[in-house]
Amino acid sequence: MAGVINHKKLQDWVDEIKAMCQPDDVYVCDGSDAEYNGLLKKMVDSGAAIPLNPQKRPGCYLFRSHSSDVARVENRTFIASKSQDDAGPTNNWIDPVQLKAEMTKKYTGSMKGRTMYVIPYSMGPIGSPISKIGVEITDSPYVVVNMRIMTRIGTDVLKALGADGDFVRCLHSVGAPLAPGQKDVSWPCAQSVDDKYISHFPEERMIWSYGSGYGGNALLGKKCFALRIASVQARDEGWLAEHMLILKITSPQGDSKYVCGAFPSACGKTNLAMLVPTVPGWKVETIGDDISWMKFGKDGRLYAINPEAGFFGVAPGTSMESNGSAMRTIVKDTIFTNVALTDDGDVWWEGIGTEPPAHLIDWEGKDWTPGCGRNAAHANARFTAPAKQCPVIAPEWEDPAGVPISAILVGGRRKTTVPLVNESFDWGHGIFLGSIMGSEITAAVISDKVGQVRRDPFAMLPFIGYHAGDYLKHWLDIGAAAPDKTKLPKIYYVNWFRRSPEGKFLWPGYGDNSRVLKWICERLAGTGKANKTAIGNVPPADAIDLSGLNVPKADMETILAVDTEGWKSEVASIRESYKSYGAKLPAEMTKQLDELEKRLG
Ligand code: O2Y
Ligand code: MN
Repeated sequence: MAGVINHKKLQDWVDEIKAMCQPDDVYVCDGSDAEYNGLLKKMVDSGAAIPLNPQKRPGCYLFRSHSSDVARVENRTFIASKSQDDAGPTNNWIDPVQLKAEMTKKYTGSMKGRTMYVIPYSMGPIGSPISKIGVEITDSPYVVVNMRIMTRIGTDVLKALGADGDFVRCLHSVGAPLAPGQKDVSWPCAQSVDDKYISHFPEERMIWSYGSGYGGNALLGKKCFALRIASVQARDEGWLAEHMLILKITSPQGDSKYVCGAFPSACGKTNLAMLVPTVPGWKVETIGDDISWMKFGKDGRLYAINPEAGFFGVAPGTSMESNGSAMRTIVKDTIFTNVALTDDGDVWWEGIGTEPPAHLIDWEGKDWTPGCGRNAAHANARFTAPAKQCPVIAPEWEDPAGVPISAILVGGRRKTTVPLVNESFDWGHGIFLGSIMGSEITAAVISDKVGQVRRDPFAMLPFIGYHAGDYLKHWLDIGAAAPDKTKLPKIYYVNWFRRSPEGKFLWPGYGDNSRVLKWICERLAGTGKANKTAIGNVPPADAIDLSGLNVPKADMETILAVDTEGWKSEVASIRESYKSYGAKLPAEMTKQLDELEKRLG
């Protein structure tokens, strides 16, 4: 049974979009199993989806995108605030009136020959005081089935919305209308990148996406709503919408702490969220792997929810060794996109931990044999899997009250200078550390800046829906507004990626990162040892539990040393990067930088 709209504003908006996009039919999603299975059957019948072998991956499907539609398109992502200054220097800004006019031309008739799906969805558990509702209108059934995994959709959301509740309007079209009798392709989308638009209208709490069917461009609850629009709502309403994992760590004595972590891509965020500790007796459970919404609770602590209901994880590199919990999550009822297909109807990707079979069908649908010179899976191939299937999901992951956060990790991939872990002195210093985090630019991106640091404040650079300077100010304002400053989470700058001059990793990472988490828990409890240094509170080598681990003492000393000369160069590089914020860089950040420089001597 399709959903029934009893909300005038929503019905008016659906009618308006229907008139513009001119679909053949309109369908309001109820979120049922029958609806999900029916859509998948239709896509299998049309050739858009391939069912995997039910003996190997029950309830799983493979999709292959168009080769031009494989990732988020940052250069076609727009923040169309009324004033350019509100978008700031890190966003692509277009005047909203001009952008709407341009996109209205694209949307006019764009759904001809297709069904227009209306997806009411909740970011966060339905009814939580931290959750928010969105409605995505899309002409992509692939988006519907993915949104059903990644968010809570359907009739229950319409009920929660009531007759006049607020919702974020999210419009999506693949931009490929069908002429009468025209046969559809398996992955419709606009072929030219200049025909793709991922547009945000922050003042109207509205998203217009056109031309792409892939991931963050099309599943509008994720980056578009939960980060870009929600960051604006959070600024206006006094909370935080962050690009952070949320994990629960429990000591052998049964003491649990909740930790958020902000990391740019390729730092193993999903792996950390599902880490298997190597320190005996410690346990890590997952609350979320990508996004955290945080609000002060009545007790003055910051409470976080994971607004998502699934994982949209990168497949290549995911193995039983790197992330056994993710591998166990995706054994059933999972959608795979752009991975390779084995001859017996299973999936395979580079870094899955098994030898490549003698023959595969690659992500482009071509025959593939080992040594053919191409990757079998696309580097950004994904799995979409329900979070509830994760074997280490914390029982309270859907608690509407959220979980109280004790620590926030920030970090990036740095070969030198930045130690394994560094505790901030206080909130302002922690925000300074969040503002300077980032990764060295690798050869994976074609750039003349290889080796330089791309600073990515709180891993939010592509996701802040407003001016990056105001974003840092908002973090400071949250600290100032804290009902009890002693209850604010402590901020830690971590770096799992230090290398020797020969290029060898000095820290094993993965499950051994639990040793750093253990030290953080000890610091929170007031028992962990630390040296007060110029850059923050850094543990002496013997404060990290290395039992059963063979890291040479000299390596530990290197990765925990404060490299004064390295940090002096860092100060110069930070000062340069701060210029890009212009006048809106909070004075507190320059003060922190000046003080760091002074402490370095
Ligand atoms: O390529 C995409 O569309 C996905 S990007 C993504 C997916 C899951 C979690 N994080 C990200 C990201 O870019 O941070
Ligand atoms: Mn992410």
